[in-house]
Amino acid sequence: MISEKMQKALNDQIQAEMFSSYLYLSMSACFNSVNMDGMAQWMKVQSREENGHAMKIYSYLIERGGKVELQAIEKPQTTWATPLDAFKDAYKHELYITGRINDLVKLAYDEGDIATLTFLQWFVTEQVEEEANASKIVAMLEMIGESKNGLFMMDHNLGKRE
Ligand code: OFO
Repeated sequence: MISEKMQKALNDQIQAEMFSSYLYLSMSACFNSVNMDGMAQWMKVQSREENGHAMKIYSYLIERGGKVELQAIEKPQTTWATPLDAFKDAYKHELYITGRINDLVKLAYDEGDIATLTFLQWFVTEQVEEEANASKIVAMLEMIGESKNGLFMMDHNLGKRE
């Protein structure tokens, strides 16, 4: 059985992951609106992954005899001036999520909740990848600068994500 405090924290994380999914879908729609369909595809896949993160916690809570309580999801930003701005925000958001995961790990540790501690290891590893992916794209976009050719190539490459 999971503690009330841990249950509340995991429910809050489901909301945060759902918001991540919503935010990236909003970025995807923004990219589509300016015909950057490759970047839109990348963000759509990312949005789906975030939904998967939320569902992983959802299933875990149920498995531990906890109660899932879904919460309202805030409206995300809808426009970004440039692809660089959007990916910078995505990177910033991932840093925020990493902080949240670390807090969950600390809570599980303090509570001596070994099962949740073990469960959260997957998220710790995942965040390393999520941060690396976003920051690499930011670095590449910074390198490309105003180059239309560079942006075109980048859009094409990011569109290969499945
Ligand atoms: Fe982007 O890792 Fe979940 O939120």
